[in-house]
This record gives sequence, C-alpha cells and structure tokens, in this order.
Amino acid sequence: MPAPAVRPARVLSGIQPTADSFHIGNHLGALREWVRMQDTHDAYYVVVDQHAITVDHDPALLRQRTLVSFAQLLAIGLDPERCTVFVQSHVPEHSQLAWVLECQTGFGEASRMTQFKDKSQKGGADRSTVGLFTYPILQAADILIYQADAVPVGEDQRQHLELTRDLASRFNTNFGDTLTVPQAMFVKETAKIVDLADPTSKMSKSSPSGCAFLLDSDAVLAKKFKSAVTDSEREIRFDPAEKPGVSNLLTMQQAITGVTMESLVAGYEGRGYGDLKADTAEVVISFIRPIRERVVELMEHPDELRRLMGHGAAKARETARHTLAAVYDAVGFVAIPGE
Ligand code: ATP
Ligand code: LTN
Repeated sequence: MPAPAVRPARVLSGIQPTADSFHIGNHLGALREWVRMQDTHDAYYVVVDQHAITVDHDPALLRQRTLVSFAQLLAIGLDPERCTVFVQSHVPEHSQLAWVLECQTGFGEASRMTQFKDKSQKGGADRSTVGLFTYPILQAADILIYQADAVPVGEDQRQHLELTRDLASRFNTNFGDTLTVPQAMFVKETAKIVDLADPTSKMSKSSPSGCAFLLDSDAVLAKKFKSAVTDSEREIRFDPAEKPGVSNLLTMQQAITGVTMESLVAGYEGRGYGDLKADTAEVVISFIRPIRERVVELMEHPDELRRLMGHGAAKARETARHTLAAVYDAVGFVAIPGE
C-alpha cells in the first residue's frame, strides 16, 4: 500500500503595498525565502492592502502600489501555480474573521502592541485610527483563516505572532478546536542589508538615496553603488561591526552569487574599494535588471495582471471559506441553507 501523502506544511506571509518599489533588502532579507518556500511548503503570500489604509494614504497611489507590488512578487519568481499569491481585499473572509477575533481580544491586550504605540506616537495619538489599533488582529486573521502552520516574518513581527497564537488558542478553548496555532518562523539574519549612504542603519524605503530599489534604472543603481559609504581604511574584509559599509557590499554579492564569504574576500586581496563597489554594482544590476524588465512587461498588461490576481484570490478563498464556515458555526451563527 502506498504511504499516505504527507501534506506539506502551510506557510503564510504578507507584505504591505506601501512603496513604489521593493528594495534589495526586502528581496534578499525576506522575499527570496518566499520564492524558495513555494517548492517546500504549501505557500500563501498576500499583498495586504487593507493594512495599508491604517495610516493616511492616497487612493490612486494605493491602487498603483498594489498592482506593482503584486507584479514584483511574480517578477522575483513567485509562480501562481506553485503557490497562492493574492491581494488581501479580494478575500473578504479576512475581515470577516477579524471581527470575530476582535471580539476575543482584550482591550488591554491590544493596547500593549508596541508597533501600535510607535506608529500612533509618530502620527500623534489623537490622529490614530481604530484600524491602526486593530491592525494586529487583522494580521492574525490573515494567518488563521488559512490554518497556516508557520509564518515567516522578521523579528519586528514577534509580538504580532504571539497575539495570533494566543487568539487561536483562546478561540479553540472557548469554542472547540477550530484554528491551527501557527509557529513563527523568524527568517535568518543572514542577509540583513544596510543603507548604502548610511551603513549604520538598515536599508529602508524611507531613505531613498541609500536604498537600491528593484525598479531603479541601471544608471541610478550604478550611481548609488559608486557613492556607497565605506570607511577610511583600505582593507576589504567581512566585519559588519567595524566595517559595516564594506561588509554590506560583500553580503550583497555573497547572497546573490552564492560564493563563500571566504573566497569572495580572498578575491579582493590587493584590490581597492573602487573595485568592490564596481563589482557589487554589476552583480546587483544583473540580478535586478530581469526583475525590473518583467515588472515593466506585467504592468503593460494590466488585464493579465488582474487575471492572475483573480486566480490567486479564487485559490485563497477556497481555503478561507472553509475556515470561516467552521468559525461561524463554532461561535453560534446560524448558517444560510445551502451554504
Ligand atoms: P521601511 O522601508 O519602511 O523600513 P521595510 O523596508 O522594512 O520598511 P517592510 O515592508 O517592513 O519594509 O519589509 C518587508 C520585508 O522585508 C520584511 O520581512 C522585512 O524584514 C524585510 N526587510 C526590510 N528591510 C530589510 C533589510 N534592510 N534587510 C533585510 N530584510 C529587510
Ligand atoms: N505586519 C506585517 C505584514 C503582514 C503580515 C501578515 C505578515 C500583514 N499580515 C500576515 C505575515 C503574516 C509587516 O508589516 N511586515
């Protein structure tokens, strides 16, 4: 008798459409792992447009950024046949589950979320919305609606993942086993990319001059790498604490080419920072160029892009509706006949 097929573990992760372009830090630090996991896991990836309206936003920009974020996910190698890639607002079950979960969340518990405290302080506490306050609960719904086993995220999401786990367990205790309690899967720090112009801070879209965007032109990228900040020494070695600028360039090359750090560094013996910058620019540009070209092509075919979004949403809803039905039943909602 053949062994029963083992269901691959399900993962879910999300990214906000809050930038005109992803950057090489997002890619090497997180998204590349998403691409890898589509072959080892039952992977769900979501562009969380509903999370993006928790702060002030421009509707036309949000629409454009949602399309271009989705296009970039496809361009970096997510294959709609090998994973489920979709847009959050296309799957209404997320917000339907979020309401039920909100009714399970303590006010004090939600008040302790540090990201809310940080973000609401930045914008002025009086201007914060209830949506920003309940952001982590919608995030919990994103995860629990698919019964995800694991959630690949950065360290900054630790507290939101803890809340997600607490809510799932609480729901199961109160209403019977319904939701999978997911594991957080913290993506290794191997490719933490720092700012090209200020190597003491992480590369971020909010500091565009030191940020290598996937949609930057070759010329812009070349310029950013040429003026990358290094240090006043001459020695090329990997030492992120003492030599963050030089180490960052080495990290990018290493992450893209896959050579060992040792042999990469050995190749620079007797050579200078100019060479290191030029080589890194070349490696990064050749890596990014096909991604950018694919994004341009996809954006020129918005109907095809929307078709793929529809395909992802249909796949996602197929799973989401089962969980929602079970949750609605567990809390005592009366089912509509035939549904
Ligand atoms: P911001 O640009 O506002 O700082 P961000 O660049 O961190 O935001 P997010 O949308 O928060 O963008 O990040 C998306 C994913 O990319 C997250 O999983 C995050 O951990 C990862 N990431 C972001 N910046 C880097 C970086 N410099 N190095 C490695 N990974 C990164
Ligand atoms: N809050 C996350 C984005 C996010 C997410 C999710 C990540 C929304 N829903 C579900 C993992 C799973 C962020 O800002 N990086």
